Amino acid sequence: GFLENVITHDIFRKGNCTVGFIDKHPELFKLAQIRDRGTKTLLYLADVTVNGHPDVKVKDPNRRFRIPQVPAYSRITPFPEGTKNKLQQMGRDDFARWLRQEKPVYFTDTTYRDAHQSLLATRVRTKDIMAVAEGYARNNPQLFSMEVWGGATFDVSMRFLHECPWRRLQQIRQAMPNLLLQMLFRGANGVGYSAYPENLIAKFIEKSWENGIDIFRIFDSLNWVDAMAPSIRFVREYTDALAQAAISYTGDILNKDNRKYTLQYYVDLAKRLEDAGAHMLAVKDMAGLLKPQAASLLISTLREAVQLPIVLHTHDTSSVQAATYLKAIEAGVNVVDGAIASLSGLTSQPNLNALVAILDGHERSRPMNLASLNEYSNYWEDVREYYYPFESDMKAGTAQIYENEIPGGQYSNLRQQAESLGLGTQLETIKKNYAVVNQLFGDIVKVTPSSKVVGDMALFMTANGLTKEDVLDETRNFAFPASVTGFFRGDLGVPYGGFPEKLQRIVLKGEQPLKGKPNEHLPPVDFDSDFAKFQLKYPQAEFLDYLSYHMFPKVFDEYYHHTMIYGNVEAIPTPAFFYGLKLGEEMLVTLSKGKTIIVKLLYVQKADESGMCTVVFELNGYTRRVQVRDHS
Ligand code: BTN
Ligand code: 3PY
Ligand code: ZN
Repeated sequence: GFLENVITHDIFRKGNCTVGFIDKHPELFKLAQIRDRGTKTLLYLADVTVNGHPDVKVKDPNRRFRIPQVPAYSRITPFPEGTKNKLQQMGRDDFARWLRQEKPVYFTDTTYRDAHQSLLATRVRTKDIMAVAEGYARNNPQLFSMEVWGGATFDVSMRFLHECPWRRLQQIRQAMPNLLLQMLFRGANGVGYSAYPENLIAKFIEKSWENGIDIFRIFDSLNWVDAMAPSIRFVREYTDALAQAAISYTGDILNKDNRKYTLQYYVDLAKRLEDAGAHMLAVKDMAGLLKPQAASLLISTLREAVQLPIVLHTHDTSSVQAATYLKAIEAGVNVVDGAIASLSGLTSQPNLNALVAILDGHERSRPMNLASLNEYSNYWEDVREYYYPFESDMKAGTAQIYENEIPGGQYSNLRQQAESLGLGTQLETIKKNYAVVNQLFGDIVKVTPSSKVVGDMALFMTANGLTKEDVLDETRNFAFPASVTGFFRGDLGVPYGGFPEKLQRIVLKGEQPLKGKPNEHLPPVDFDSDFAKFQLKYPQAEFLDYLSYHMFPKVFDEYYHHTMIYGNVEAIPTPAFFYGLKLGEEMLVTLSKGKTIIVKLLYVQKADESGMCTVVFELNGYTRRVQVRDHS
């Protein structure tokens, strides 16, 4: 019907509008805002419909989507108690001790973070998560935790989805009050790709906790304990959350030729992380290199070396990592990471549903509601279709992973990256060069961001047809990628065993490397004066946005301006978000609680001589026209 707003209000029109008017009639301003947000949404839809989505490189016009079925749940009964309640009742130290001695093995569900990061280039939108989050928490309170935030999701949600990452966290927190929520935190690199000032890391941890994080999985891309220790300390000092320190696993402890990443190397790391104050220890097998027999040895040895509960994370790139979990479970691991069936496997985590099924009858089995997990898998199977442009073309597991050691999250991205550089046909060479670069760099731990450096160098060598010998030829003068120069300068710290000196000299061309921790040289952020400056530039933004800005200044700037033009695009259903509307197609958009608009695409006019194109919609039954530039 007709929306009354300020301009049409009687008092306003008669000129009797005094200062008190706004206070007495806030609803009128709200309505004006809703209408305005409706226009912004139409503008977005018009733009995507006319010009396509910049992130969707190949659109299949014939694709039809099934309607994902949200499994039923009771909204009114109290939430069944879960691990979050337990943490609140026990406090974190007792909770960690309790977990360590628990007989059953627990599961962390990575569906909302690592699974789609590793299968769909991190593109899963908040809306598709929120449709099932509450029901999932109510129906599956036996889970240990949900990994929902951090890693690449922070960057991608702003950069590609134009969403506020903090708002995603807040909504998930509200929907899942009974379960522990977990994030992946890159230590001194925060949720970014290089080191940040220490007081910014501290503030970020504090605010992440305030907004819902219960477990911080903290790692460093070179397994550098000194770089992880401050984050562990900040979790202890500024939050009531659990600091889960993660060792990134590389190489093969059972390989006789391996002199670097030995069992002793991991044991030493574990002890130092325990001493640094970690509440839990994770083995983070980001490339899926931990073989079953190695898991037996590693987990049982770590159980003896430290008193902490132990978590195992892997990627199923080889397709045999469920066997590794089984061995780890028999060696006493407390928690393993899995993903809902339809978003599991290959570069993602092993299949949670199947793990639950195969453990049935095992002495360490923790009963779960498998029928419910399978319903949620069906939901995600249909939702996954929305994201078809971001699928990798990997069809089966590969044993090549033991040679190239590419992390799951990077593996699935490499093809897209290669294609965007015109190297799409050279993927095999890129993967081979990845291993060559690893050896050139002295055999380093490869996980964000060190993995990105190795990847950049592999792409560089492939694009220029370079061999190992070419790179080490001191008479050549290459313009190495910026990330490679930064790496050898010490921007990410110093790898275990140091830098290979000759290559460091070649890359740095006389520049001196940094000494000490990478963020030691960065001046602290002056929150008071700097935030005031930020607000002058971004008047609609708040403190959490300011933290986003600090992690990714340019990405935040674009995100902010996108929001100013198109409003909050989070509410737009995913098919319309990526593919626009078809003629006659109708859609509901819930702009805020109880404020739903009905949008129908009526007509798209041809662009006029100035390149502008009129798109005609019906919005809540009224015809609305918006103009967008046709970029074709
Ligand atoms: C609008 O109504 O469309 C404008 C709202 C602006 C919100 C700003 S954009 C960046 C920042 N992140 C948020 O979640 N809110 C602010
Ligand atoms: C990340 O840092 O995003 C990772 O997933 C590393 O494995
Ligand atoms: Zn992972």
